[in-house]
Parts: sequence; C-alpha cells; structure tokens
Amino acid sequence: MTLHSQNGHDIWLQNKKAKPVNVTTSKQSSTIDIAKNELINGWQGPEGATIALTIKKDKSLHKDGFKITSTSIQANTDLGILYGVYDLLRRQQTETSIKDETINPSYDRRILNHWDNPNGSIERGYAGKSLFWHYGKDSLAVTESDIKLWKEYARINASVGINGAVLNNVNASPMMLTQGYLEKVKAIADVLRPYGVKTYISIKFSSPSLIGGLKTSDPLDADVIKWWNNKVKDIYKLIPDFGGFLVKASSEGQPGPQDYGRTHADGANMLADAFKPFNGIVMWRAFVYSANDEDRAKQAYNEFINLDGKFRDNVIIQVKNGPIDFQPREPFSPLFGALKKTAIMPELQITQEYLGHSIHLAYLAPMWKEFLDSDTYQEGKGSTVAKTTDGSLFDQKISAIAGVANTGLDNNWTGHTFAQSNWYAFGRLAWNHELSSEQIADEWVKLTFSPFDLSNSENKADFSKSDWSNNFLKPVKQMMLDSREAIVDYMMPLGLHHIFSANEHYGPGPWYGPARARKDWTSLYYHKADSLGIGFDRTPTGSNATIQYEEPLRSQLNNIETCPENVLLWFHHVPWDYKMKNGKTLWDNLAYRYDAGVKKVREFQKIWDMSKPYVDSKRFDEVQSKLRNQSRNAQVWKDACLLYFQEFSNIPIPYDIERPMHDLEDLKISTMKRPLDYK
Ligand code: GCW
Repeated sequence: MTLHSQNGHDIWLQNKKAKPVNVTTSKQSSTIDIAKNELINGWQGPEGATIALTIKKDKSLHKDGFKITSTSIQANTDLGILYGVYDLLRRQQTETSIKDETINPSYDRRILNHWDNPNGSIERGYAGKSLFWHYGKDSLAVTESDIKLWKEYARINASVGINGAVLNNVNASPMMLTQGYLEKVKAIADVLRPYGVKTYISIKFSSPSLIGGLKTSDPLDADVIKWWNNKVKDIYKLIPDFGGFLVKASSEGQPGPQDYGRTHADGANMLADAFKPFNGIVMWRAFVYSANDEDRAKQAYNEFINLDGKFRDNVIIQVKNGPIDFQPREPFSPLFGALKKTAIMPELQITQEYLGHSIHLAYLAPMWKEFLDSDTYQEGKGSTVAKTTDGSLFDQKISAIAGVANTGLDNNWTGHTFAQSNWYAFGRLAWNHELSSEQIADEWVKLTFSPFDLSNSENKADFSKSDWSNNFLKPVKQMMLDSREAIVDYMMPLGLHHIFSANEHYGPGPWYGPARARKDWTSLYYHKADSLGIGFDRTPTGSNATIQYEEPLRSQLNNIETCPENVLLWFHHVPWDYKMKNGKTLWDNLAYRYDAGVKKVREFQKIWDMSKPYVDSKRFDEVQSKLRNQSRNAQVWKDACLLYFQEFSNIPIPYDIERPMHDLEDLKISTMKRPLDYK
C-alpha cells in the first residue's frame, strides 16, 4: 500500500471508505443532518446496519450528554446526538468496544480562546495567520474559502466536543465592538452554529471611551452602563445565541475597573447585568499582577480572595492553571482551592508559548492531567482541581474550561503534526477529565496515522496490523507520553521557571536581567541563583506564598524534605550541596536532569526514524526535521543553563555526562532575542 502524502489538513478525521448504513432520525435539523451524514460517510460497523438517532427527554442526561449503544444514540439535544455520533465513529475507528453507556460532559462550556488580532496576526501563534481575521482593506469580507475553512474548523471542534470559541485576542482591540467586526462575528457564528460551537469575543474595558465617545469607562457611571447594555443588545440582534465576553482587565497594561478605583467585581458585574436578559456570560480573567514587591505568584489570589461571593452568577473567573504563566511545570494556582462562592474555570494553553512553539514535540495531556488531578484539599482530601471547577464540589451555575488555541492558516492547522494531538486532548479532557493521557494518545495516534481501512477486510498494507501496533503505535505513544517531561528536564527541571530569553519565550535566558527591566519580567527574579544555592523561597522564611494553599498541602510544601522534588525550586532556595532523595546533591541532580532531557529527545529521533515505513513521507519528513531542530535546541538549553548556573555553584558538571558543546558567551548573544535554529 502506498501511504498517501498527507498535508495533515484532515487531522484526526481521516477519510475512510464507509460501509452502507441506514440512519433513522426522530427529528430534522441542520445539526441532526450533520450527524446523519457523518454516519453515512464514516460508518465502519456491520454493513447495512440501522442506526436510530432519537431525541428524548431523559433525566440521567446532562446538557449535551448522550446514551449510546452499537445501534442507537439518544439525547436531550440535537448536539447530544452529534456528539454521540462522533463518539460511535471514534470507537469504530479505534476498535474500542461499544457497550450501552450514558455519557455526560465534565464541563458544560468547553471553549477555545483564540489570541487572534484584527490584522490577522496571532499572539503566541505558531501555525500561520488567523483563521478569522485577514489583513488588508477587505479584511471584513467573507469569502467562500473562509466559509469552507470555518466549517472544517467547526467540525473538528465538534468531533471532540468543543462547543465555544472566543474569536479574538484577550489583548483586545476596541474595533471588535464596531459594526463591521460584529457583522463578521455574525458570519462566523452562522457557520459554527450547526456544529454547536458558540461564539464569544474578548473586549477592551475602555471601549466606551475609545469608540463610544464617552468621557469615562468607569463601570459605575450611568452612561457607561447604558453604553454596554445597548452594545450587548445590538450583539444579540445579530447573534441571538451569542456566548458572552472574555475580559482581560487591569492586567499587563490593559485598562480595567481599577483605573477608576473600582474592583474586578464592579467591572464584571456591570457587564454581567447587561448579559442577564440574554443568558450570556462574562469570563473574567484572574491573570493579574503588577510591578510591586509582592511575589508575583501571590498576586492573583490576593486580588480575588476578598471578592469571593461578590460576583453575579453569570460571571465565571478564568484562571490559568499555574500561579505564574503557563510554564512547563507549575504547581496549580491556589485560587482553585480558595474561591468557594464564585464559579471558576481553568485556562490551559494549547499553543506552546513556553513549550517549544511548533518546533518541539510536546504532548500536553500529561501536564493537564497533573493539574486537574492535583488535590487542593479545599473540602478535605480528594478535592481535586477537576472537582473544584466542574460543579461537583460547589453548586455553580456555569462550569467551563478554556484552552488557548494553537490553530492558524498552516495546512495542518497547528504547525507541528503532533501539536494536533493537543487540540484533540484539550477537547477530550474538557468533555471527560477522567480520561487518561494514555487513552487519549492511543485514540489520537490511531485516528491520525492508522493506514488500515476497517471497511475493507483485504489488508492492502505492506505490514500487518500487529506490526503497526508494535512498531508504530506503541513507541510513538510512549514518545508522546514522555515528551512533556523531557522538555521540563532540558528547560526547567526541579521547579525552575520563567528563565526564558526575553519576549520570544523560546530559547534559554537564565542570565536575563537588565538593570532597567521590570524585576518580575527578568529571569533573575525567578531563579535567584547565588553562591549558596538556587530557587525561590516561597515558604514563611521567604514570600510565604504557601500560605495560600490548604493544609496539609501547605506544610508539605513548606518542608524541604516533603516538598515534591519536581517543584522544589519553585518553593525553596536550596543549597547547591543539598542531598536529594537519590543521595546526590542538588547540583548533580540539576545536571543529570538537563542531560536526561537532551538524551530523551535523541531517543525520540530514533523512534521516529524507525517509524518511517508506517508514515507518509510528508508528515514523516516534517516531524523528522523538527525533531532534529528540537535536539539542537535542547542541547542549547542544557549548555546555557548548566554553564550559567555553574558560575554560581562553582562545582564541576558531573564527569559521566556529555560536556557542553557551546560557549556561554556565544549563547548569551544568540539566544537573547531570536531562538537559535528557529525555522
Ligand atoms: O503569557 C503571557 C503572554 C502574553 C499573553 C498573556 C495573557 C495575551 O506572554 O502574550 O497575552 O500571557 O495571558 O494575557
């Protein structure tokens, strides 16, 4: 069999030859039509089977949940039917058993956040320009090819249960609320609707003064309130099922209620009231910190904790998984264990801002699972982040989860073929946060790469299914599962964080700390290396950020002996010669971790090279070349960090590991702005 060259555009929805199937429906709608066609075009079950799609009220079903058997899908809503169909087809293609099951979503709103700008660029986007906004004078025109692409985008999302999209950057342009842009949002919403993807937009808090001609944007000012009420009303005239606003306010220079001496609650509630008549929501971000002397990791908690219970019930606070900023490893943000009377939603980052852009192979489900499974102890043992956010521990009107998208106009949508797995994994975990990373990887590899056509018993491939499973599926899956930890190892092991070169967030820059730069934007602020040791003391002898965590976690973190070693330097300033659990010193452990990370990537290269017979040449070459680049970059990270930190530790790099290949002075120049080997 020739493995057709693939540009990756079909993602995990590869076209397989379908067998004949009969589909009966209890209702007709555009969504049900899509469901029916998906079955007809993708059926891999017994030839000539009859499948019943039935809408029927059932109390055991929540929102768009569904009941599934091998010949029927039942749901309360049309979308429930569509999700059931995708589930059935996935099980067929991955050869997973189909027993009678009732399946409900973990989160009601499963939303992508696009950081897309009106000029078509994407903040932290590594897969080409925006799918929604084009640069140029016709930027608001809607073409046939736009509609085709948006439809494909909507289908991809629906296939994994994603049901919302915020169409523009949280660093929002006020233009988004002008008529032309809102009409374009309507055009997009019309295409996404049948697939159940609701549209939302990010807004700039000072829009009333910027585009409304008002003197102020004070959320308690009567004219401002009226302006927002009218704006929201106008939006619903265009888009009757509009989702709501996402707001980055009083954060990183963005305007917000604090500019007028008001609180986050004043700002969020004013908008929430405007949405009340339309069932819209406000997702208010807690990504706030300023250049004061307080540890940045503590600031969001400090700003929000006193507002608990002060928000309207159609406001949800959107909190990044960690207290700093999407680092390769962070402990969970303490807000997840603290707010009791306010709905709170996790914000994950699918785009690899801090995990090697679209060059490094990073499968992120293990990172997200680690976060969702973290115990906050908020209501005693077992109060995992998943439970404090999905509505099971607290009664909350809205439950939601967001992922910052990694999509763009690149043919394969995400830049790196394996980055598709993160879009997939975000959707799957948002739907069911109990799935394992392993299962999600298994599904994704089968759906994305399996060359076998199940509808055709004749095996036309040059290899058998068991060859494929043993020599491709198994090792590739393992590579995915190991990939995030490898990155942690060669970038920031043992709890190190934020030591990137400035701005790009790609290459190493542990030395970054110009005298005039804001302290909390330098690497020195985070690693605090000196002749005694390294790490940020966040215990009571330091910033005491640990006070924001519940017991017994707080005490566990405070004690250097019980603090998990993978976040040791997040919480402690540790002497270079401190003996770790394996009996070796901190310095040696640091060196071995950097080295292990580099070695891991070298192993990934072997795994991938051996998978050549099983992958079409286009995708094979792309990943091979990126892995080579990743290997070189991993080496740069290791050399940069070890040589730099050695200036403080003054201890040799253990002699049983490979020596550095670069000189520190060269690295300081070349990785400062542009990443080395960036392609
Ligand atoms: O991680 C930082 C990014 C910014 C981003 C900001 C945020 C959209 O470097 O690019 O801005 O977080 O999440 O608001």
